[in-house]
Formats: sequence, C-alpha cells, structure tokens
Amino acid sequence: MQTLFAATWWFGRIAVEQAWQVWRAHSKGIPAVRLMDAVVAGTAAVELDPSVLSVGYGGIPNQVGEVELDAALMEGENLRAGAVGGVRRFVPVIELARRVMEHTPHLMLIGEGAERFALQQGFTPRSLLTEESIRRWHSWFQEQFAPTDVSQARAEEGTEHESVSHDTVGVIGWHQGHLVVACSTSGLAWKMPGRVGDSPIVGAGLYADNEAGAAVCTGHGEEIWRFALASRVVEHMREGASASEACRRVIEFLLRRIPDTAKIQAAVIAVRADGDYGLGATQPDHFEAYFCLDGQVFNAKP
Ligand code: SD4
Repeated sequence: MQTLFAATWWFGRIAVEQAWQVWRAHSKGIPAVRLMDAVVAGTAAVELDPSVLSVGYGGIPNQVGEVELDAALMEGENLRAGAVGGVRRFVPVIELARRVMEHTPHLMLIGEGAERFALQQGFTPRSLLTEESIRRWHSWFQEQFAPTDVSQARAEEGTEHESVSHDTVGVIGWHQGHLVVACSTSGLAWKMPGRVGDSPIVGAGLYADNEAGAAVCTGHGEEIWRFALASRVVEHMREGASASEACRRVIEFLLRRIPDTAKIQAAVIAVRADGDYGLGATQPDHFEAYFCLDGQVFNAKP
C-alpha cells in the first residue's frame, strides 16, 4: 500500500474520492505537501456540498439561526497545526485553518479575528445559510415555543423532530509514513452562540504524529474533548497497539470511566504510522467511515 485516505460518515466518500483525485493530479512535488493539498481538498469538498447538512455551507445553525463553523488541520512531521472556531461568513474553513498554520505565528483564531484574517487572505464573505438550513432552524425554533398540545399532535404525526444529522467530517491522509489530519464541522445542532466543540481542538478532535499515527473524532464534542480522545488513541498506537485496538481501548475506557457516555456518540477513525487503520465508537451501529486505498474506495463499520 502506498497511499490511504480515510474519512468519517456517509459523506466520507465525497472526501476520500476528492482527496484521491487531487493526490493523483499533483503527481509531482513533496509528498507531505501533496498529502496536505489532498486532505484539505477532500474536506473542502464536503464543506461546499449543500446536501451535507452538518458541515460548512448549509450546516446546522446555532440557537439564534447563524451557522458557526469550526475546523482544524495538523501534520505529523513537524506537528504543525492550524485551527479556526466560530466562523460565520466564510468557507472552506479548512482552507482558512491551513492559512492560520502557514501564515500566522498562532495555532488558532476565532470569531471576529478569524474573519478579519479571512478577509486579509482574500476570502470572499458569504452567507452560509441555505433555504434548507433556514427551514430546519424555523421548524426547530417553533418547536421550542410550541404549546404542549401542538407538540403532542406533531409527535403523533411523527413530525415533531426532523432527524438532524450533526456529523463532522474528519479526514486522514497517509502516504508512506506521512500523516495529515483534518476536521470540519458546524458543530452540534442548535448549539449556543459561541460554543466550540472538540473538532478544532488539537488533541481532542484530531491529532497526528508521524512517529505514532493520526486520529480524528466525531460525535458529542463535550465528551470527546473531556477525554482528549484523539491524542489518547494516538498514544495507544505509539505504544504499539494496532489502530483498531487503540480505538477499542479508548472507547472501552470512556465507557468504563463515565458509563453515561454510552448514551452519546463518540466515534474515532485512526491510521497508524505504518498505514494500519481502524475505527471505533460508543454507538458502533450508528457509525461508518470511508477509506480509499490506492484508489479503491470502500466503506467500513466499527
Ligand atoms: C462537535 N464533534 O462540535 C462535533 C460534532 C460532531 O458528529 O462531530 N457530530 O461537538
């Protein structure tokens, strides 16, 4: 095996296919840079797809009807990383996170500062709301103030809660020992304005070290962050665990340490420095990922 891409959820397919195309198109150049270009392109493709209702453009709004995006990127050779949080007017935020890494002395910019930097970098402001995300927000908002009998009637009709995915795209790229990891999300549905989850937090939502491996998480950010989940998985791989074993041990630890964690989703995909890969979740029946191994795309479940 030469090159591997891995990405979370059904839209992971979009990410790994795009990453593979970019990887193939740039057949020359430094592998670590090509890998980053590919991982960023794969992540950005999901952000820009309005049919993905939980990442980037058309993502799930917060309580006051605004989309706030979080994203981060990390490379495993020199442990460089860039992150942004609470971005409301720009996509792709993974590209903005890359600019933070490459063009600032900092690791993370948030809110207004991140948006000012986006303008300086030539990003064009735009609304991140789509008709669909506005419609969903209105329906959620009305539900908050609906009298009990209306809620009950809706419950009987089966229309009370539209199933809203709140899933994050996490992408790992591996090429002969080089690792890059990215993560991008609109965060938990109907979050409080200003809330940031695990996704842009190095060590919580994502981590990469060429000496050990890379991991990226999706699910309930507060729990994932509390456990520093991504770095925990990477440290197990550093100690010699396979990627699957590392994920399994960390999920077992979560469930043992705080048993209520079983009620929420905390999922992770991992790639070890030698290319071994795996995934795990507190709710394995509700998690999937896509992998692209030298151009062959396939789906996997924990
Ligand atoms: C967050 N971890 O903001 C993200 C949301 C997510 O599957 O991944 N949902 O908490």
